[in-house]
Amino acid sequence: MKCRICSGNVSKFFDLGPQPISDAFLLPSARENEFLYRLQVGVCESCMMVQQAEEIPRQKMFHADYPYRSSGSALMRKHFEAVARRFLATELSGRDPFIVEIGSNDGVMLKTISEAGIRHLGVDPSGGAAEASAECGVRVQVDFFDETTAGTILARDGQADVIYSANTVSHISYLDSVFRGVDKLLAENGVFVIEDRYLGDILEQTAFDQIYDEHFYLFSVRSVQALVQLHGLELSDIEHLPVHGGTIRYTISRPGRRVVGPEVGRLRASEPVDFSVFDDFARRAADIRDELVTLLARLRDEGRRVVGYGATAKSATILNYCGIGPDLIPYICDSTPGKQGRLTPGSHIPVLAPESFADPYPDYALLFAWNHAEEIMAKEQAFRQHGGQWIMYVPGVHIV
Ligand code: JHZ
Ligand code: SAH
Ligand code: ZN
Repeated sequence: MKCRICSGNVSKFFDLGPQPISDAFLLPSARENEFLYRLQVGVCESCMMVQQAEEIPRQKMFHADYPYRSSGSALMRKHFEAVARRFLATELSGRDPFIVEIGSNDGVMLKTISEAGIRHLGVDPSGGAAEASAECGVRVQVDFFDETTAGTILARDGQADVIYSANTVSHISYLDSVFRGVDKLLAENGVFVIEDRYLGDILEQTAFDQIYDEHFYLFSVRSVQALVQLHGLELSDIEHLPVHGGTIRYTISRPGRRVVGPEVGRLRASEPVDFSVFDDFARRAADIRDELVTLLARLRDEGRRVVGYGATAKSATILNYCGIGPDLIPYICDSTPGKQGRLTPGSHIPVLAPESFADPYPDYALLFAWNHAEEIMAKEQAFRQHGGQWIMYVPGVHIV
C-alpha cells in the first residue's frame, strides 16, 4: 500500500474489521443493507503519516443529514470562542481582513467573528449544520473545500488572511487538492491553522476509538511537517491542547514569513522512530476489547443494568470492534437531536434523549464521550448520588 501523502510504503498495523459509517445513525426501519467497509490503518515508513487503507466516498459521510454539532458541548463552545478572540486580536486586526473556515459545522467558531463584523466564510458540505450556522449570522458555502472551491472563493472574495480548520483536515483523504487550494487562497503573510487529534496522545492513552472512517489520517508533528513541506509551506508553530483527549494546533505559513517556534522541534524529537510502538498499540487495543466485553458480560449475568452515555463517532469503533450490541447496552443517551430516536451504526443500539438516563438510573454508565467527562459528570451528579458508577475504557478499562 502506497502513502496517500508522499507515495512511500505504508505498513499496516491494525485491522478493526467491518465497520459502518460512524455518524450514520439509522432510522429503525433502515437496519437492512447497511454499508460496511473494512477499517484498517497503517503508517508510512517515509513520512510517518498514519492513514486508512480504504477511502470512503466523501458524500457518504458528509451530507445534509450529518448529525454532529460542535456546539453540543460547553467546553468546545468556550474553546472555539477563545480561538476566534485570539484571531480577532492578532491575525485579523488589520484593514478589511478575511477568514475562511474549512469544516465550520454549526458556526461555533465563526459566530464570534461574525458578531465582530469581520469578513468571513465557512465552507462545509453538511447542509443541516450549515443551516444552523447561517441562522446565527455566519456566511457559509455548502461545499467540500478543495482546489476548485478555493478558486471560486478567491475569484469572489479575494485572498484570506487566515484559513482555519478544526477536526476536519484529518478527515480529507484528498489533501493534495486541499493544499493546492490553500496555496492559491492564502495571502502572502497569511496563516493556515489546523487543529487535530494528536497521534502521540492516541498512542499513549491507547485511544483506539479515535480510529474511524472520518479520521482518515492521524496527525503527528513529523507527518504534518512532511505534508506541509511537500506543498511548499512551512510549519511555523504548534500548541499542544487538551481538547478531544489531546489535540495539536499547527500554524502553517509561507516559508520564511514567521519565526519557527521551538516547540516544533521539541515535540517532533519525542515522536517514535521505532515503529514497533504501533504493533504494541494494536495489542493493547485488543486487550482493552477483551477486558471490556468480559466486564459487560459479567455485569449483565449479575443482573446489573449498564447503559451508554454519548453516542459519539468514536463509539462506533468500540461497539463494532468489540461486538457490543443491545444485549449488553440496551440504549445510549445523547443530547444531539439528529441522533435521538435512531440506532447506532452497525451495532443497532437505540439512542435516547438524556432525560431517559434518570428513568430509572442504571447501575453503571459506559462513558463513550470520555473527552467530555468533566462536563457530563458535573451535569449528571445525581446519577452517582443514586449509587451509579461510570465505566471508562481510556486509557484502560476502569470504574469511577
Ligand atoms: P464528541 C465527532 O466525534 C466527529 P465524536 C468528528 N469526526 C470529530 O472529529 C469530532 O466530533 C470533532 C454528546 N453529549 O465531541 C453529544 C451529550 O450527550 O466526543 C455528542 O453526540 N451530553 C467530526 O462524535 C457526543 O456526546 C453532553 O453533555 O466522537 C460527544 O461527541 C455532551 C458534552 C455531549 O465527538
Ligand atoms: N470544526 C468543527 C466541526 C468538525 S466536524 C469542530 O471542530 O467541532 C467535521 C466537519 O467537516 C463536518 O461538519 C463536515 O461536514 C466537514 N467537512 C468534511 N469534509 C470537508 C471538506 N472537504 N471541506 C469542508 N468541510 C468538510
Ligand atoms: Zn508518506
